Amino acid sequence: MINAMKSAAEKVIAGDVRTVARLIRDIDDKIPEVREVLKDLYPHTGKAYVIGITGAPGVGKSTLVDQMVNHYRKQEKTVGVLAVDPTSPFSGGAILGDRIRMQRHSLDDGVFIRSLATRGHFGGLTQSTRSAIDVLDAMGKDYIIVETVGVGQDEVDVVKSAQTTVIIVIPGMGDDIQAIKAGILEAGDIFLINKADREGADKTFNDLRQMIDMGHNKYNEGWKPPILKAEAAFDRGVKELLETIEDHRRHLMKSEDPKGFRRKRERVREELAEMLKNRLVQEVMERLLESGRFDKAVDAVASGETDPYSACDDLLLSKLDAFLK
Ligand SMILES: Nc1nc2c(ncn2[C@@H]2O[C@H](COP(=O)(O)OP(=O)(O)O)[C@@H](O)[C@H]2O)c(=O)[nH]1
Ligand SMILES: [Mg+2]
Repeated sequence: MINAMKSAAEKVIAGDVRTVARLIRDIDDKIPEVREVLKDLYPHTGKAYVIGITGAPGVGKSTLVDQMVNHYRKQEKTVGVLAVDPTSPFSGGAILGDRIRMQRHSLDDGVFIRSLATRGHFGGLTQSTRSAIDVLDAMGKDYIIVETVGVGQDEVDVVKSAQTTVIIVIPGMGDDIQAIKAGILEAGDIFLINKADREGADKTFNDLRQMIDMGHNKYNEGWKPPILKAEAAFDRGVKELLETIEDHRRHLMKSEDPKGFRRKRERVREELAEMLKNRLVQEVMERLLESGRFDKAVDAVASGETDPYSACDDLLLSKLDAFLK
């Protein structure tokens, strides 16, 4: 049983779907042991091209991703898809819908689709997503598409893992476009007006153009985000989107940072800070809960013995000083 002797990392690199599926589930569940596997996988990452697809619920992200996968498969590219939905902490309706929408690819071993709900207690959506991206990257997927609901800060952070971020809106959102988080707007490399079969696509186009132009100076390295129209449900505009993604990819490659080192450093900086933050919260909380100190402090505050500020100082500061020396 030579196969049984293989490490989990070796199996992932060999493309073993069951190992990858289990690993991603463990990442989602925040099982600490996966870190050892991720360490072994890291040297095998960095080859995939990561695309973020973000937008409000119902704009057609999953429909679009399904079509994109289809096009990439025709080009004989392999694809990993991660559907990230923090609004649906248990495998709820949205994710079930995504599965159904993409299930025509379920028998194709060039495609791997999973959803992440991040069941962990202390946040860390961005971290889980990055780890899952690393796994699909090490598995050898050419493209990794991350679908996220564009609602909060978490999504802004998630899309930072992508090389090209596509923001999807639909006609008739009107003033709602104003509600697109500023951070999300800045993170957009390409804007796509989906459901262009509906009325109001032109107005949405103009509104978007104006908003993007106002923030023009903020855009990276001379790339002016194009606005495209599509009808994902009818596979219209999808090919053009993929071409524009390649344009952006080429743009990134020929910009003043030819080897992408500065960009990579920036990404690593974000990733490491995020990882540290998560680990800190996780490790500290675990220990405080296990030792009973946390509950003692809760009792002390609740009974009026002390205030939460002092309790927090008490739980953390003395230890932290010793740790950081
Ligand atoms: N009219 C129209 N409906 C679409 C189009 N693209 C997707 N839809 C529909 O919009 C609904 C939501 O799509 P879905 O992909 O689940 O959206 P998500 O929540 O952003 O992932 C589904 O019923 C789709 O069939 C389109 O181009 N035109
Ligand atoms: Mg969806």
